[in-house]
Amino acid sequence: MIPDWERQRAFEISEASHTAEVRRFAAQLAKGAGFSESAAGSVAIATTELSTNLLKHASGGKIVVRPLADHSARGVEFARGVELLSLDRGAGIGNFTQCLRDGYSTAGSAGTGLGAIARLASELDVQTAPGKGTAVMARFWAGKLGGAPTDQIEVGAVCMPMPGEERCGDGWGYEPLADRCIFVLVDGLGHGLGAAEAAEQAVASVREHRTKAPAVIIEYAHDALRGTRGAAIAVAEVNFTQQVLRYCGIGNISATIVTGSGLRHLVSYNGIAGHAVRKISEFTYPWTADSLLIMHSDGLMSRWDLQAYPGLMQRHPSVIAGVLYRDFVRDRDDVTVLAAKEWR
Ligand SMILES: [Mn+2]
Repeated sequence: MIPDWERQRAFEISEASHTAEVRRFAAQLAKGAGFSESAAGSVAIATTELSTNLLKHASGGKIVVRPLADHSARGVEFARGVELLSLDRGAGIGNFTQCLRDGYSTAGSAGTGLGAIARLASELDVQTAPGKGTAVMARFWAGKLGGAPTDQIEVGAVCMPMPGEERCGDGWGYEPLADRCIFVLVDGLGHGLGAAEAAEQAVASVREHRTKAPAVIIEYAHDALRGTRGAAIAVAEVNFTQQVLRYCGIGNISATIVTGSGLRHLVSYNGIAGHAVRKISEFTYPWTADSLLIMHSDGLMSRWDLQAYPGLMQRHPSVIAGVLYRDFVRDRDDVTVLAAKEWR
């Protein structure tokens, strides 16, 4: 099976002809996820609308399209979907509430704006700031449309190969369990095919050993990565009942717990999983219902500051990951940024 992060794609939208390409890809993903013809049509319409908005209101931007899978508490996949993430660095939406009303368009055209997308999508979230730009997340689910989420945690991620590479040498995943959730983020050494193979092996190993403690999961991943190029890897376990986050990392993966009162950077040991590891040990941090977990590879600059984006902490993790990717991607490496928090 192709990992989700290999099927995530970013489309540069800078002229009208780009709309058809992203719409086609999103509709294909929807059909592959088991959407009916008309549900896939809704995804296509929303994609067109987002792309048109980027051209009309922001002089271009990006649309990231990725497949979604919602798990039950036992980790069984039960619903598939498609996420659209529109990212621009335009002027921002001045009157956001008005913009959500059907028929409203700041460019005064026949565009139905965000109102139409809100009606078509299962979930919609927006972050906009004057002069900084806008991020719109629209999610579509096959089947259980509008149904309650079974996961206790909301997760968003952007994972992209470096420009010019076909395969992504980063990988990520999460595994919801009864009272906790396991997250993994991995950066295969270098980039391209060899890095992608290491990332896939690592995530597969973490999934297999997901019920174990993070340090034990990392031990197994280290073992599974022998014979590959090696990788930086980190595993976080958020335990909802104990209100702690257990963390174990090797190499350059950045992880931070963000709360209203500040940041907590999580500690990884130096080394390359699969090759040279000096020490594997686990750290425990406090976790509360309003904590936000951010993990990223070194394809993202580490100087981000959520305080610079009023209200962003309260947005859906996909929007948070999207904004960080939009503003802090290095473009010289594969990049992954993952954000997660408990359902409000
Ligand atoms: Mn890297």
